[in-house]
Amino acid sequence: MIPVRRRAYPTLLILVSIGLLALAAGCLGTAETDDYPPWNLTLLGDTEIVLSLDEIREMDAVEGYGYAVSTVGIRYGPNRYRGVLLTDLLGMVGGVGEDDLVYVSAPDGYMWVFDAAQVRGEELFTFDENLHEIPSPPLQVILAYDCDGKPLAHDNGGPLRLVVISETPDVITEGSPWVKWVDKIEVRRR
Ligand SMILES: Nc1nc2c(c(=O)[nH]1)N[C@H]1C(S)=C(S)[C@@H](COP(=O)(O)O)O[C@H]1N2
Ligand SMILES: [Mo]
Repeated sequence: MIPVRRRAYPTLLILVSIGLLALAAGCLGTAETDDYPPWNLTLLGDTEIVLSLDEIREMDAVEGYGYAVSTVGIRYGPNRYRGVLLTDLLGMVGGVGEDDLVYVSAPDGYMWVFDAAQVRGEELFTFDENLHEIPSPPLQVILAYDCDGKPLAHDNGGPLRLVVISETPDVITEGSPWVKWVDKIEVRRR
């Protein structure tokens, strides 16, 4: 009995070890891809540029108040957003002509199209807290990466969300152009 059991142990040990190694390899692989997936933004215009989150954070930053209303009337904000101007990003791939359209999209398939005026923050609808339309104060369209001093959370469209900002906290804009999880911005010439 005893010699038999002694012979069985090494075999068992080897099998268990192989199993543990396979499990460990699987866990490590999952952790690597799930923890901090790298995020890249593709800019498409006259040329194509791919920017990392770090490269976007190194660009000139702007800040302002973002306050949105969703299609079902839920208000989000006001919050302080920080990011880069959409016009600065587009300038890196040849800029936007008056007749061009800009397609901003995300991996979930969502897309919003801006014309040249909207890219500059013009011709967007603005509302007061009672959702009555107001004449538009100066607005800026930014690709935001911080909200209230913290990196934009995934639930709030992070790491990169298109946000319309104003100088004062009392200006509400429509939520539909606030594209969450932006990974591609494309200029289409017309
Ligand atoms: N990527 C992505 N962004 C999106 C949407 C979406 O479905 N996918 N919905 C848009 C619409 S229609 C609205 S009203 C707001 C809703 O913001 P919320 O999802 O934070 O409530 O996000 C906008 N951004
Ligand atoms: Mo919406």
